[in-house]
Amino acid sequence: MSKEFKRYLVTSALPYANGPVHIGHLAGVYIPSDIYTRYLRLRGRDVVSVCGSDEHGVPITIKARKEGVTPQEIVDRYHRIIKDSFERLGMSFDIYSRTSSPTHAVTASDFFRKLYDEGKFIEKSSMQYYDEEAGTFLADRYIVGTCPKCGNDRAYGDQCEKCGSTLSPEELVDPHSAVSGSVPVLRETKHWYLPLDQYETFLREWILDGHKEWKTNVYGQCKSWLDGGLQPRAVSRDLDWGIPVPVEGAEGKVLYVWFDAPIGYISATKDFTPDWEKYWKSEDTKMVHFIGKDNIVFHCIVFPSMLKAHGDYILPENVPSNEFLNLEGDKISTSRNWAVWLHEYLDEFPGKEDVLRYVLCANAPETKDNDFTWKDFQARNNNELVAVLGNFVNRALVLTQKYFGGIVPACGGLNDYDRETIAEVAAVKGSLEKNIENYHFREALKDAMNIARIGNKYLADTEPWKVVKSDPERVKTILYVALQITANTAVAIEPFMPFSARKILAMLAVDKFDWERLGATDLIPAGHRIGEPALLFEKIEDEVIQRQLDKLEATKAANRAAESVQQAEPQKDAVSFDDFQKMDIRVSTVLAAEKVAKTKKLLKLTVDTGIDRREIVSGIAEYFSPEELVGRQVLVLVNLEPRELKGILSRGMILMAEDADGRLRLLGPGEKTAAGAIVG
Ligand code: B3M
Ligand code: ZN
Repeated sequence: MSKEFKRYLVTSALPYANGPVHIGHLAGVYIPSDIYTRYLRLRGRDVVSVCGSDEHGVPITIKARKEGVTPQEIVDRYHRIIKDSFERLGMSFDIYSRTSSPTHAVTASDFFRKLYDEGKFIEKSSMQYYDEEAGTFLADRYIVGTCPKCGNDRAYGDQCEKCGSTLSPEELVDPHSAVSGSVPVLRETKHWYLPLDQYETFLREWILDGHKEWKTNVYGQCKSWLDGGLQPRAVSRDLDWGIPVPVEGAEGKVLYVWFDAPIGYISATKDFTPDWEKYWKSEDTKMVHFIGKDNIVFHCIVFPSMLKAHGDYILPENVPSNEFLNLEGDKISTSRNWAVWLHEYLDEFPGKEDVLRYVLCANAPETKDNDFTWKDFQARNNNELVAVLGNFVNRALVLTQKYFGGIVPACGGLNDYDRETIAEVAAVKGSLEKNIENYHFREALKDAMNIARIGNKYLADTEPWKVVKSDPERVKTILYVALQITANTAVAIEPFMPFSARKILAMLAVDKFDWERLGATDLIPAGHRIGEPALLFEKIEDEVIQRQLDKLEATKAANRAAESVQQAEPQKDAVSFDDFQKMDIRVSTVLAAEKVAKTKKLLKLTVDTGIDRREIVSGIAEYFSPEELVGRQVLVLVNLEPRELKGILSRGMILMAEDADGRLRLLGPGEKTAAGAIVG
């Protein structure tokens, strides 16, 4: 028997304020959280839902350095964009706060200070990487190098984004500073550590014994962390952006972002209600953390250990983390701009907030990573929202307007099929509630949509537009039942699609129904005048989708170009102008070309250098056929010392460009030029 709770505290992972929110964040965290919160409110539960911007941490300071602005300017920009786009999508947090708030500074430093005063930390000096050029220690993303696990040469000091491994800076191969590019030195520094190993027994009992009901992906990750053995974890950093460590002699040190951010849930609650303590300290509060899978360790292992160490707080009852959503088969990535950004979607698809909410819930990565494709987005909109939900609601309302002038007709005698349909609608409530309460939001959405599916079938089977001539009384009953099903649809879809629920209620000219009435077939009394019908959804045409696909193609092309530049060989040592002047480079024309026998790579070219005709051997046979070279104008270093290659005296070098992935390109004059022209 699950425990009865008097109130609920719902937290949603605090998005980093170093970029906008994208569909991966929504599908992983925020849509599920909003469905759950809206449902609890509809059931009349006492619920507080908190979120806010996570405004500390190295990614923010790196972005600020790159843009030549302050971290505060970065977080102010993205806090505003995120907060605004959440509101436009109907995220119904009770508060959307931020960790640069004054309340948070006090709350986080008081939290740290209590653990410090009670000796809950280990104080330890260690050698850490330091960038002498930039004059800063290199924490987390400030240091990059090669991942020891997968060889990714752009791994960070705290994590490898390619293989997902959690790393520490000293594990990196060939570490260098992300600030100045220089090779760092090791320098001694002191930090405070939370001895997670001391909480292993507590965590085992609390999670592995006490929460076997947690989602398998969450429970499994916790078990592997615990089986791997927990180590003390640093809770401070040598940075100048963050919550200063409230201890004498800690100048230049701030709380580690993952120590301070979860406390942001507490400070946000404080800012929302003076009764915050009953949500955070009373055992009859159910706390649920909504997060993505890369945050599981922080919300199931680190933060609960902090709360346990503090002693005054409750622990989360559940942490129903989702997996990751990919985009068109590739991992969503802020740095590669491989994302559908929420604020851009809202601008490009005005009035389609619920379409995105619907698709991201229907396709949510609840138990495994999943993929968002624009084709699927279009199909779900056209075949499910337009063809089922929109079509049913529209027919019920339009036919009532057409046959009864918008007045809800009295219900006559019900036949077996009517009763069967009504019973089917009534049965949805139990399944819908069970699925939401168990965080199975995809299944819950199917339940809610099922009411519209039943309604659509009911009208298709009873065909009131045919019966109306022969039996208008029967049509009164049919439309009375259809309108009750329409009202039930509005109740059931509210947690998922609040905008559409509101539109249906407005078209029914009613303001709301209690959730507990879900399944009833007397929600709208005969004689009630309904409002004007309007389409809930409109078809999305192919060209709209193509525009989005083209946009992603352009991003791919931009990334390819950036990657080739990014991987460009570093510049060689300087040469004097005199040295450069010794080279004699001429525009030349290829007169003949042939493969050099018994070699794979060599071609023998006969070129007209304007000075003479000569043979040059070049290792380009794998990139160019002899035929395609004849007649081409190329650049030749004519005074390179002659070399004999495979018995051929080669006099000069054809100049080529080789890009990052080794592709060779011929270089030549941009237009027809006389052979012998000097290149300088
Ligand atoms: N800022 C989100 C992330 O890891 C992180 C969540 C903090 S919740 C306290 O993308
Ligand atoms: Zn790796």
